[in-house]
Amino acid sequence: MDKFKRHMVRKKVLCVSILILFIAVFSCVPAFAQSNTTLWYNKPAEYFEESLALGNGKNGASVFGGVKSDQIYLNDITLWSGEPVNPYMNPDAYKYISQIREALKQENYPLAEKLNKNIQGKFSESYAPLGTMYIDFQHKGNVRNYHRQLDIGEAVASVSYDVDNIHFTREYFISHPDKVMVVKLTGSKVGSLTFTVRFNSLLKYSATTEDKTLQINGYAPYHAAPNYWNEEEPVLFDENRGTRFSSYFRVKNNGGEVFFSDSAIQVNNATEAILLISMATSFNGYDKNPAKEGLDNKSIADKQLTGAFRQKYQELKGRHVKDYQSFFNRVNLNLDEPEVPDLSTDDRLINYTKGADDKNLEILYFQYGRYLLIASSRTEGVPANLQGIWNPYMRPPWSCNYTMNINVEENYWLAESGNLSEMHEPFLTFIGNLAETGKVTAKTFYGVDKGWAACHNSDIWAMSNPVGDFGKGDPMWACWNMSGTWVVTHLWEHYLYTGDKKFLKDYAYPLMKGAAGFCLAWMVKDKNGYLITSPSTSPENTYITPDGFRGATLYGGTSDIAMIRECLKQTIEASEMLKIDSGFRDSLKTAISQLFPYQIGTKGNLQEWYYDWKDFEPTHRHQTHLYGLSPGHQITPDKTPELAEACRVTLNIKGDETTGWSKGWRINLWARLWDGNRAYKLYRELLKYVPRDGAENINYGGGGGTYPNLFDAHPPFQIDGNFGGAAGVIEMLMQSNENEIILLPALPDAWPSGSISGICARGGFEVSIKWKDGKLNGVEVLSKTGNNCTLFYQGKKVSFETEKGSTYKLNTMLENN
Ligand code: FUC
Repeated sequence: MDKFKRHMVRKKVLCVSILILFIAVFSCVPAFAQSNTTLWYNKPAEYFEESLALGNGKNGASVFGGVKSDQIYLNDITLWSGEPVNPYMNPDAYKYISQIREALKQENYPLAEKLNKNIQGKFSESYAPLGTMYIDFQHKGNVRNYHRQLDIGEAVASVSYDVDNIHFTREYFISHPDKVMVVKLTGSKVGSLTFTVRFNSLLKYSATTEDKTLQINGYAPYHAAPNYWNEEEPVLFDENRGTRFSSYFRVKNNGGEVFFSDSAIQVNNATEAILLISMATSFNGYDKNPAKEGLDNKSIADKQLTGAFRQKYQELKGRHVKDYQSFFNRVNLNLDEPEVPDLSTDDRLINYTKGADDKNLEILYFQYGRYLLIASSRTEGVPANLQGIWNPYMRPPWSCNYTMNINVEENYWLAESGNLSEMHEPFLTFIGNLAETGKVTAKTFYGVDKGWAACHNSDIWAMSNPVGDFGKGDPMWACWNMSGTWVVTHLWEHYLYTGDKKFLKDYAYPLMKGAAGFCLAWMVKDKNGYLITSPSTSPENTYITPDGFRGATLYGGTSDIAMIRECLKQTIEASEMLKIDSGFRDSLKTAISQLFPYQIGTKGNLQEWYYDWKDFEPTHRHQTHLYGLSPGHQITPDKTPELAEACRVTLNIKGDETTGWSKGWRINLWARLWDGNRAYKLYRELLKYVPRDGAENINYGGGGGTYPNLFDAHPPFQIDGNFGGAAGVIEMLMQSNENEIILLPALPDAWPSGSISGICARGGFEVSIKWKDGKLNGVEVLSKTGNNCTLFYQGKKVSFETEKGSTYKLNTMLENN
């Protein structure tokens, strides 16, 4: 009897016994011990990658905490270069598709590669830096006892130090409920606090003071070219074009005096001061001209500031902490290590890289991922970008855009399982915008008048076209067109976790149907009658044909078909759930049965290409052909063991040395192969100390790791590795699909005992797990939707009915451990 059948037999016995003996209903999940939630340093930041990141899901700040001068980079997630995109930028591109297909049919790959360059449009726009706030001090004398920290348990940063026996403190946070940044400054001696607040920006701006407020008003460029692309004038400003921004500053002082010049606020001899910063932009949606149809950024900034000014500091802070903790406190991870080294976070990271154990650092990194998502993803239609929300550069790495061949999706792997479903919404609402421009992309670039398509890159304007500057881009990265197919899986996942049928019916399903509809129309039959894509590329990898041609354009790339399989299957399930579109559903079912199947190569690897060709770079960071293993749900060690083994072989060929986001992905891939020790090895390697880049020293090709402030190092800084790594921790401890939850599928030997509470599973459950000596030691399941629940643990299976809102404690799973 195979493992699965044994489960089914046991299921009957256990289902009965569970109902009689083991279900206890609790009103809440257990409170596991609070783990370390503080990053701290004994010196100010010198570089961006050492600064403390704060955010309320729209506004971001990077706090350096200097003693003589504090430097704080300010950001607003809605401040981008550019204007609404014209999706009809290359209306005749589709006319080349039949020629490319013909060249591929003739196996003329050089010609197909050349022709594929005709299927290209403009690059994305860039995320813009709002500016830098400085707080200059007049300290004279020796500085002692310097301390800088970020408490991710409260989302509050602080700095303290002594100068000549006077103790100075600063506390910083950005409030979501009150929509302002708040800095509280104190000096322990009456009248000891003297400082100047000033502002600077790479954007165009002017400064004035009015109503005791320093008012900065400016605008972003209407075009900023990618940092890797040469243009004669890469950054273009026009005072009548582009997104407007405002940044207003006001001080509440206790003691002393406040003076204003046109460009600064001067506070003299205060004892305490509260500095409020309000930021707003004119961004009014992806399809509205931000200069002509924009929001009134000035009055928004003013209103936010005035509202906050009326509040007491403790009220502002109290509301902020309460709001933040309502998300953050949902999940607790404990790895049974009471000791936290009394070392600054950068020193802990360095020791860890040298091999020291520091389970609390591993917890901190996990929770920091959740912190960053709460801080960067609370704006409708505007997902966290490559750097989340934190960027000081005018032409940031890869435009700080939405890179959709892995990066923006990886940003959201943590959202549902990490109990931050609300933070998924900015991405989910963005997909609706993408589908609008994507209809034009489907038609004009691919000749498909059904559904919608999107490609490698996007931006706040929801561009969906293939990039490459109209024929100058390498097809290996420019010509991929499967991101619509990928991103809609996030809609279905959101439904699986929340059970929100209204969302599925009114919003998600039509978008899923559009993406699936594109796939149906886009696919062609190969010589054996299988459905394939043509032309196809496999994100950023290149093959070598038997006659030595290195290229990217082919037919039937594995990753395309894997994504289509996932998208079609989910659309079928959604239409079944909604009981609609049976005819369309049948056409999807037929198509799935005709898809070109996975192939295993001579090395035992999962083939990336239609043929068993060589890879130009076998250890390349991208591994999109493994999509069916993770994030997809097509390959598992028990149900498709041969394919799982082929994925393992592929990952071994690739090796473990790679960029940050790629390590984050590989943690998830190894966890799905139920190899906890390998996943853990990669998690350790993701936490490899990487010294700060500095803008001038970006090494794009170097190994991935973690900067002193725990930002993920691609390098350069790229936030997807933070999110992918944190998601990987959950995948090691729990995995789920719509029908079942697997407990401790990839528990590493390094974590013999511990607990995790509040993580979420598909089907609508909140799960808390305890383990001891490598074995399960307690499970609680909170049912959020009333679905039936099925749990697996090491060959055992239990199934039970649930009531919405009830919590079930299951001890049966522990028997005979
Ligand atoms: C893709 C990746 C790079 C980087 C960039 C933002 O091009 O290949 O490694 O993550 O996106």
